[in-house]
Amino acid sequence: MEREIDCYGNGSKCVSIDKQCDGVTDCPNGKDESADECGTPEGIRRRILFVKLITKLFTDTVLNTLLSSLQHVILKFLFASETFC
Ligand SMILES: [Ca+2]
Repeated sequence: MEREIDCYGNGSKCVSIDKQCDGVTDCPNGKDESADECGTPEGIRRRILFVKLITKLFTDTVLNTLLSSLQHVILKFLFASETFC
């Protein structure tokens, strides 16, 4: 079961704990991004983990693109007489 936090106020909306302190307001009252929630050591840890995740995803995408390009170049070098798209 997915862990959630209660937004309080504005009904009983809950949001995934992964959305707490991720820089995007998900609770109608902004509780998931409030200083009370995100200024704590746990909130700061969540922000750091979020930034690391985004950085890793970006890095992985760039690396995959680079490796794909290199693979194409290497194949052309090894099989110069062949035609590749
Ligand atoms: Ca959020």
